[in-house]
Parts: sequence; structure tokens; C-alpha cells
Amino acid sequence: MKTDFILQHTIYEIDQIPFIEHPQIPIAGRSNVGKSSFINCLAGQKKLAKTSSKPGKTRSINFYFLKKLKGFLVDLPGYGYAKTSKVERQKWARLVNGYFSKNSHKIKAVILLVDSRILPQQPDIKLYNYIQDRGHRVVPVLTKTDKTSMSVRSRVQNFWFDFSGEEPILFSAKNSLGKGKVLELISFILKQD
Ligand SMILES: Nc1nc2c(ncn2[C@@H]2O[C@H](COP(=O)(O)OP(=O)(O)OP(=O)(O)O)[C@@H](O)[C@H]2O)c(=O)[nH]1
Ligand SMILES: [Mg+2]
Repeated sequence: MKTDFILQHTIYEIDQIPFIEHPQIPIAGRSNVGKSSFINCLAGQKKLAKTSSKPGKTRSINFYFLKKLKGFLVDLPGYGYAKTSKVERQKWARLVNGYFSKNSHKIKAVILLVDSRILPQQPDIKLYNYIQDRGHRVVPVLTKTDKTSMSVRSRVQNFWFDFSGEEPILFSAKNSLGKGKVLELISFILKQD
């Protein structure tokens, strides 16, 4: 399935968050987990979303309109980067909270990206609970599977299945593992509107 992705809004401040009438799927996850690479891989465009090997690259909320599906994928800024100051962490929380509050009625599910090499840490569980408490479905996607051994990946996979009741999708932005599955799921979810 080929979809055209268009970057429609880049938002740094809470009072700029748009109220969007289209269905949306935000992409959440720790800094450096691969959110922007995930979007680029799905879009089939290397430089649509800016990526970096240094954590904390995306500080804005970026809204990508999927023309054919008439819905949005929303790249959220990452969390949990150790060197982030308290002020920045608070700004992140306010921005993300502002987005969820303003567009709650149009959020159809949240894709939570987690590293396939690491068992979840406290910030992942905290965000998961926050999203669940708001009544949204959370779909876990395990990134960087090209770098993971089978045994570690299975442990992480089992954890997320037991914890969320959702079958985690294995993904790699490097070799496109899981891309078809993710695009099908996104299409299915956005069409439910
Ligand atoms: N091997 C491999 N590297 C990946 C994969 N996905 C992302 N990366 C690398 O991981 C680093 C971080 O990727 P980003 O996509 O910028 O991560 P992000 O979650 O958007 O990070 P922030 O914007 O800081 O929150 C980059 O160096 C990417 O090339 C993957 O599936 N496999
Ligand atoms: Mg990013």
C-alpha cells in the first residue's frame, strides 16, 4: 500500500496545538527509540522526519497527514532522556498532555514504540498507564529488531503481550520488517472513524 505523507504542522508551544477533525494515531516512545525513523520507513522517504543518533532530536509535535487515508500520524517528542533538564521534562509533559487533551476525541489508538533490546523501564510504563487511563488503545511496536538477539526479543515481546494484551509488532526501520503489518493496521484503525 502506498500512502502519501505530508508534514502539515510542527508545534513547539502548547497554545499552538491545532484542534484536528481527522482521525489520528500518535507515535509515542522514549527518546532515540526510533519514532522519526519509523515514520520515514512507513512513508518510504528517508528525510521526511529528522532523525539523529543523539537522543532528544524531536522536540516538537509533528503532524503527518496521510492523504489517501485522510488521517494523521503524529510524531511526539521523546521522553526519558537522562540529560534532559527538569524544565524541559515539564515542557514535554505539558505539550504531550495538551495534545492528548485537545484531540482526545479523534485519537483512534496510540502506537507505543519500545526498544526490542530492553525490557521496559519506568517511563515506558508510566506513559502506557497515562494513555490507558485516557481510554485509548495502545499498540506496542518493538523497534530496532535488526539489532536484537532472538532470545532477548522474545522476552521483551512476552512482557508486552502479557502486560497489554496486544500482540506487539516486530519492526525495523533498517530492513522494513513489520512495515506491511503496521501500514495495514494504521489503515484499519483510521478507517474505523
Ligand atoms: N539499526 C536500527 N537503527 C535504528 C532503527 N530505528 C532507528 N534507528 C536509529 O536510532 C537513532 C534514533 O532514531 P530516531 O528515529 O531519530 O529516534 P526518535 O525516537 O525519533 O528520537 P527523538 O526524536 O530523540 O525522540 C538513529 O540513529 C536511527 O538511525 C532501526 O530499526 N534499526
Ligand atoms: Mg524523533
